[in-house]
Amino acid sequence: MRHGQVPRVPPGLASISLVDLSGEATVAYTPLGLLYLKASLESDVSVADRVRVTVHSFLAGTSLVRMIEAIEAARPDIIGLSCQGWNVAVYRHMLPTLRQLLPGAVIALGGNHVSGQGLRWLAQVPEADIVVSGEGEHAVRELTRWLLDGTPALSDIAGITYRQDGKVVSTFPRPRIESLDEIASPYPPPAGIGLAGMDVALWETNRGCPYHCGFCHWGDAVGQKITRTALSRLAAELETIGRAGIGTLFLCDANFGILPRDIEIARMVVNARRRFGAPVTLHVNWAKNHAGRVGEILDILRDGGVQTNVYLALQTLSRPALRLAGRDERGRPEMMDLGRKILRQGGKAGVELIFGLPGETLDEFRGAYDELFLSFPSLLLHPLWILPNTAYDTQRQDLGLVTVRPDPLVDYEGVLSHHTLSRQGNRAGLRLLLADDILVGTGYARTTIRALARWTGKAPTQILDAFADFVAARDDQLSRQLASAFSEIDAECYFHRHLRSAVRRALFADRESTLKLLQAFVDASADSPAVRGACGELARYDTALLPRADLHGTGEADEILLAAFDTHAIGLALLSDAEPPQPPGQQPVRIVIRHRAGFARHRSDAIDISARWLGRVIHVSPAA
Ligand code: B12
Ligand SMILES: C[S@@+](CC[C@H](N)C(=O)[O-])C[C@H]1O[C@@H](n2cnc3c(N)ncnc32)[C@H](O)[C@@H]1O
Ligand code: SF4
Repeated sequence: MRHGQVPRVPPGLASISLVDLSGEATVAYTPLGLLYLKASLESDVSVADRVRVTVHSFLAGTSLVRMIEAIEAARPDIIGLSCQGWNVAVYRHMLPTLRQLLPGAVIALGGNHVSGQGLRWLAQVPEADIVVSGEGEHAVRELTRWLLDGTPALSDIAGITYRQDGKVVSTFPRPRIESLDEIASPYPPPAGIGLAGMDVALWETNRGCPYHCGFCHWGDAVGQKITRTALSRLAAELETIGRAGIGTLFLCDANFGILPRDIEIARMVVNARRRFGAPVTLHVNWAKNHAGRVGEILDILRDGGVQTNVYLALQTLSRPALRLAGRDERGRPEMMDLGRKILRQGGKAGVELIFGLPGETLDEFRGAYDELFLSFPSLLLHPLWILPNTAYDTQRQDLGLVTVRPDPLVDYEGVLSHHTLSRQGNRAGLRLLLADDILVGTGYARTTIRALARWTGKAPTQILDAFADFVAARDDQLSRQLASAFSEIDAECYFHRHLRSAVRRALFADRESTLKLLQAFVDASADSPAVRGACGELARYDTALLPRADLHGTGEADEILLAAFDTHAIGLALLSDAEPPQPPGQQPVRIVIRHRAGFARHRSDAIDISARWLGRVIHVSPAA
C-alpha cells in the first residue's frame, strides 16, 4: 500500500500474519492480544472462510532473519505487529527487509506502545502503512474487509492513522468494547491444541481500570469503566488452558480483587487445578485497596493448592509523589495489615515500588526502602519509565522532566532528572536498585543482608551502597563483573534491562567465588566477631540455595549443608515480620536442600527467577 494506493486485492483468500515478539527469551507466554485478533477474524462470518490467519509468536532474541523467513513463508497480505516498548525497536530493524521481500503487503502496527501515537510511528517507521489505536478486535476485521472487498473505506475505520496521498490521516477514535462477550474467546476449545509447550497463559477476566495514575497506561483503559467476560466463558477458557497443561496463569487484569466476582474466579482457578492439574501458579496485579477481598481470595488459592505472588502495589510512600501521580492513600493501611498478616501466618508477601517518581526525593526513597525492607521479605523495585499516553508524558514541563533513551533495543524512556531528583541523585538511586537486585533480587544474600542490618544497626541502604564500593575496590573476576554493571549505571544514568541478566550470569557461574565474595563483604561490614561469624554462616546458607546452573536435564538433586546453627530457622525469622532474632550461638545442624535441574536454560531471564529456582530446604536435623 505504498503512498496511499489501495493494495492489489488477492483473489479469494487473504493471508494475515499477526506478529508478536516477546520481552522474554526463554519463558513462552501465549500472545494473548493476537489470539483475540485471530479469534475475531475466524468468527466473523463475512471473512472467516476467506482468511488464513497465522500467529507468529517469537521469543526475545530470535534472529531477524528467522523471524523474517517465518513471516515470508506465510505470504501475508496484511502483516499486523503487536507493539510494546520492548519490541518496537526490533521491528524497525526487521521491517525494511520485509518490505523488500513483500512489497505489496499492508503493514499495520497495533498494541499498547503505538496506540494513540499514530503520527509519531508513521513518521518513524516509513515501511508502516497503518497504526491502529486501542482495542484491535473490530479494527482487524474491518481492515480485512477493506482489503478483500474495498469496504469499509479506510476513512470509515475508527481509531486508525494511515498514509494518503503523501499525507497522514487519523480517523475518529474507536469507542471501547462494552462487554468482552461481544468478541470471540481467545481460548476456544480447539485452540488448546496449539498451546502445547507454552509456559505461561496470559488471561483476562476484565479490561479497564477505574483509576488514572500518572505513570501508567494500561491498554488504553485507565480511568475507564471495567468491561468483563461472563463467568461461564471464563470457565471454558480455563478448561482449555488447564487441558493444555500450562502451569502458570498470568492475569492481565489491572486490579484483581476489585470486583466481588473475583472471589468466584479464584474458585474457578482452583477447580481447574483440581480437574486438570494445571494451572499451578497464578500471577496477579492485586487491587491496591480491597484488602478484605484480596485476603479472601488468597485463602481460597492457598487452600486449593494454587501458588500466587502477593506484591502490595504501594509504588511510593511519599505523599507529594502520590498526589502528583493522582493516587490516594485509601485502603493502603489495610493492605499493609494484610501483608503483615500473611507474613505472620508463614506466607510470602512483598511490596512494589517505583524509583524516580516526580515529587519524591532520593532521601525519601531511601527512607521507604529502609522501612519496607525490614518489614517485608521482598521488594520489587522498578525505575520509572515515562510511557506514552500517560499524564507524566504530557506534563513533562510542569514536572521538570528530562528523559533519556539510551537503549537501542528497547523504546523505554528513562528519567534523567526532574524537579525533585537531580542527575546525581538519580545515579545513586539506580545504583541502589542494582545493588538490591544483586544482593536481594537474585536471592544471593537475602538473609545475610537482613542480618547485617539488624545486628550492626546499619540502614539497609547503607549496606547496599557499601557493596557497590566494595566490589569496585576488588580485583577478582566476579567483583570486576559486578563493578562493571555499577559503572554502566553511572555512565548511562539508566537501568538497562540487560544488566539484570548480566549480573545473574556472573553470580550463578561459580558458587564458590560467589560465596567467597559475600563472606569477604560480611567481614568488611561487621566489627563484632559474633556478628561476623553468624552472618558468614548465613552467607553459606543463602548461596547454597542459589539456583544451580550445573544441574542439566530434568529432575531434582539434594545437597547437604552443615551449618554452625539453624540458619534456616534464623533466615525464616529474618524474612518474617516477627521480632528479629539475635545472633545465635553454636548449635550445629544438617540441612538438606533440594534443587531442581534445568535452570541453565533460564539463567539469563530478566524476570524474577528466585521464587522458581531457589533451592528448597526439605529437612533440618541436629548435626551428629
Ligand atoms: C503480560 C505482561 C507482561 C509480561 C510479558 C509478556 C511477554 N510476552 O513479554 C511480563 C510480566 C514479563 C511483563 C513485563 C514488563 N512489562 Co508488562 N505487561 C503485561 C500485561 C499485564 C498484559 C499484556 C496483555 O496481554 N494484555 C492483554 C491483551 C489483550 O492486550 P494487548 O496486548 O494490549 O492487545 C490488544 C490491543 O493492544 C490491540 N493490539 C495489540 N497488538 C495488536 C496488533 C495489531 C496489528 C492490531 C490491529 C491491534 C493490536 O488489540 C489487542 C486486543 O484488543 C500488560 C498490561 C495489559 N493489561 O495490557 C503489561 C504492560 C504491557 N507491561 C508494561 C511494562 C512497562 C512492563 C515492564 C517494562 C515492567 C517493568 N517495569 O519491568 C516489563 C518489561 C518486560 C521486558 N521483558 O521487557 C506496560 C507496557 C507499556 C509500553 N508502552 O510498552 C504495560 C502496558 C503495563 C503497564 N502500564 O505497566 N509484562
Ligand atoms: C501498572 S502496575 C499495576 C498494579 C496496580 N494496579 C497498581 O495500582 O499499582 C504494575 C507494575 O508495573 C510497574 N510499572 C507501571 N508503570 C510503570 C512505569 N511507568 N515505570 C516503571 N514501572 C512501572 C509498577 O511497579 C507496577 O507495580
Ligand atoms: S497503576 Fe494500577 S491502578 Fe493505576 S492506572 Fe495503572 S493499573 Fe490502574
